[in-house]
Amino acid sequence: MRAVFISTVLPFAPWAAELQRHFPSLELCCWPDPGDPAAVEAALVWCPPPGALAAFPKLQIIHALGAGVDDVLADPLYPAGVPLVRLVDPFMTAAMVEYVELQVLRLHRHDLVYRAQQRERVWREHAQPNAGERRVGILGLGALGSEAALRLKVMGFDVAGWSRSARRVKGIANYQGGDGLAALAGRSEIVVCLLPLTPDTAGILDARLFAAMPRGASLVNCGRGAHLVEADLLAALEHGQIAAAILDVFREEPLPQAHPFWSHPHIVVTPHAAAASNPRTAAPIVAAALQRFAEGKRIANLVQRERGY
Ligand code: NDP
Ligand code: OXD
Repeated sequence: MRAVFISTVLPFAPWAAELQRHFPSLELCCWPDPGDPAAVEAALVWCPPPGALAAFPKLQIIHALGAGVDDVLADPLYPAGVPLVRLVDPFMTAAMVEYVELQVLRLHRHDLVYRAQQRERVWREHAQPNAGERRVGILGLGALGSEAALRLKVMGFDVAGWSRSARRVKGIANYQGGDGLAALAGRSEIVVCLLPLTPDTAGILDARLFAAMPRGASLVNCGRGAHLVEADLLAALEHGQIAAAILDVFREEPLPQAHPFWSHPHIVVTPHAAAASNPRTAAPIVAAALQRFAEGKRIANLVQRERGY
């Protein structure tokens, strides 16, 4: 099998080394110099430039090198009928769970407030509710959201989640649909977004959602930047409806130097670093999927294009 690596972000060399180790007969080439495009059967992609995939007339399978596939599906020249597989890597899940755990604890234990107080040399203690008295809502109960919800539950938080279909995650109340979203927001002092970006979820973190949350609630967004309506967040912070936001993903990445989020006293910015794709752990998963595909076997984690994730 010959595969092309297409990414404007990830370096080819470490992925090539790991993929070759796990699939020695895989012939790898790298966009934008792939040799004969008609010889390429598989594409391994992360942030591919729009139109890049259309150059390969014999493409049979596309494997994303990340969990989110919004950038791939946004390509107007996406090759019709070619299956797309997304990355589900237990190590990536573990990294995301750590990130969510860290940020929820920071919010729960007033860490942002104490850091600001230290800068001003202010000695003032704030209320310490138990974890069980802190209600956390997770938007998206998929590979990442369900594990994050379970970990928070083990830590004692009162956790609920929102998904498209009914999900059974032990001990986690589950909501669906528009009414479910309002109900989840109404009970959640901390909302964590772990949704995929689709036409249905774009702009979901907006004034309506913030107004439904309890006054002084907080937001963690580690889904995609386009989930957030930035002006609505700034207004909600201004009015105190939202107390703090921890943001890992942005409409424009890297976040432009002049963006107001950088210096906002109630916003924490991390550089899309919640859970990175790691070739050491992801390459064996990608290699196994390509091998199964080559052998005509069923492969997991196929994206359903009609639902957008
Ligand atoms: P999954 O596809 O496994 O899970 C998606 C979840 O979102 C599912 O529970 C799904 O519902 C739910 N969902 C989708 N659409 C809707 C909707 N319209 N209404 C309600 N629920 C909806 O994805 P992952 O958990 O693997 O990843 C989630 C996202 O996290 C990625 O798409 C990516 O954007 C982001 N991500 C960010 C990273 C970072 O470093 N910041 C790293 C990795 C991922 P159902 O269960 O019913 O299908
Ligand atoms: C992903 C990401 O979707 O890193 O994998 O954002």
